Amino acid sequence: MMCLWANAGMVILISMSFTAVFAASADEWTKRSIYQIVTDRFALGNGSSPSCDTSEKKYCGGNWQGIISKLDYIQSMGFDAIWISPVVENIDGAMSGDKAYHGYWTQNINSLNANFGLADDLISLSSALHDRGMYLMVDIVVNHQPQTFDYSLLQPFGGADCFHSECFISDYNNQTNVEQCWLGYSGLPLLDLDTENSTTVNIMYNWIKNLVSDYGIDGLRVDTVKHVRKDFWPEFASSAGVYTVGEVLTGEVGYAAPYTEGLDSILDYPTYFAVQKAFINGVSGDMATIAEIFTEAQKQYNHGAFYVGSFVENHDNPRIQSTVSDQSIVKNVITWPFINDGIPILYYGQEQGYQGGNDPANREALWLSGFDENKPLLAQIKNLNAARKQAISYNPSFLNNPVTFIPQASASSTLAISKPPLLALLTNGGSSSTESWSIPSSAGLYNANETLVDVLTCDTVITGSDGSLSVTTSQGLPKVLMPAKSLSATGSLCSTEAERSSGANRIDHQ
Ligand code: ABC
Ligand code: CA
Repeated sequence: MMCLWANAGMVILISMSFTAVFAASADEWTKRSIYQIVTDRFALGNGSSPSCDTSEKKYCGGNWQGIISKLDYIQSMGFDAIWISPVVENIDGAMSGDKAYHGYWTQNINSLNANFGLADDLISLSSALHDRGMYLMVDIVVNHQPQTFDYSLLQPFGGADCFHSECFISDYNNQTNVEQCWLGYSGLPLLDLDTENSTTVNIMYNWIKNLVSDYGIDGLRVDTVKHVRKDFWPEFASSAGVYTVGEVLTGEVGYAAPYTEGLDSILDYPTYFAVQKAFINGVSGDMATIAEIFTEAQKQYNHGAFYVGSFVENHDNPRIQSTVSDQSIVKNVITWPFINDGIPILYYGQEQGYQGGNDPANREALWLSGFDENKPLLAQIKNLNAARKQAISYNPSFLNNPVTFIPQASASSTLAISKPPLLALLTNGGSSSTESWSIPSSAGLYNANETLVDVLTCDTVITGSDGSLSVTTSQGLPKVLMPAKSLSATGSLCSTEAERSSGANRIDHQ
């Protein structure tokens, strides 16, 4: 095939099979909670803390050994999976001078980014995770490679004819334009791989199969999915053989839905945008939109919303705290991914209260926080992970039971989200607001005079004699209520309240 001329005799460099793959399926991933890492910005293997000016768009030194050295930090927050930056060898921006520290500028799909470590380091990371029962998700890019002045630098697709001919994406309403024109701009064009060519396509299918098995990868975050024709993806996903979650950057459920057929699922961007609008605009935002959009996602996505990646921050968008300072609002927003049907994803630095704005400011070095484990948001995240795990073990159908929204009087400023045994009460009112929620007995959630525990504070509330519930919060804080009987008296989550209630029940029954 012509486009490979520059690389005749190319061999697949990565073919050492050292580490066991869990070959984790979507169902296995639903029990998990994911911590998203920008590899260059998380930790250094030698434990040092160099300065890191995000605006310079340079490598700051984070690497795979650094991640290994901080797995305790991640695991003690309750995460049992990580998502890391793309691992393959990258090329820096030819014209802008920007470095490829984020990993999205593939040079050679068959070798690794030496800034992050050697093959042995990546294998060690995957083994260290598996030893702890954790999963490794790797970010991967199929759609494009950055332009260089010398095509032969790009491997294995080292010729102009490996790519669609030059045209920048100009019309997001024209799907052929979105799929076959280029991302980027004249200062940094991203050559659009010719995924209409069967040889190119087969190279990609083989590549992903090998990458997964060579490094013991358990899941893939797939970049720029909407920029490749839909029927490319099913065989890509089956070649990978592990859970695949695609980035389809859109606010429209209807546009995103078809991609949940070819891949296991997608990152839930439509709900992300609804959450941003509801909370980030404060009281002027409309909470009801979250329920509307998410209900559509539950209906239209293959497998409902159970396999989506649910997030409120990532490396492409301004952090919540770049625009919101009210900590009650921040705490409400952070709760969302942990109490819906999807797989929770937390973007590194959220737990430390990072405030970076748009790319590149939102990619701060985490080591500059000193990995402080005494932060209020970190404590909340720990509780949210623990609550979700407790819910999974208490209710065998928790993971297949779709969230319902219980209508509230102040629909624009409150949400009551039921996923038994969890009931999350959220508000965008802020720290000076007083908000109330009511759950009628007709919702059928509770018994009469039942004790519920807010697992974010361990405060308790008791249902009425008809099993209905009224709750008020004075400082706009979120509540995540669980029946005391669903908690464990020996667990880490409000065990005193769990114990007290089991004691009370014993007395009741005597
Ligand atoms: C670099 C510099 C930046 C500079 C930029 C121009 O160039 O670092 O400072 O601003 C990687 C790096 C980036 C780098 C880029 C460019 O490469 O991380 O730092 O930026 O080379 C993925 C990744 C992303 C990655 C790439 C490229 C793709 O997550 O990290 O970037 O490999 C589109 C793509 C999406 C892509 C995103 C960056 O661009 O679809 O896959 N992300 C509309 C379009 C979207 C478009 C989006 C942003 O705008 O529909 O397709 O995303 O441009 C909703 C609407 C949506 C709308 C959104 C904004 O609003 O429904 O349609 O999205 O309501
Ligand atoms: Ca494309």
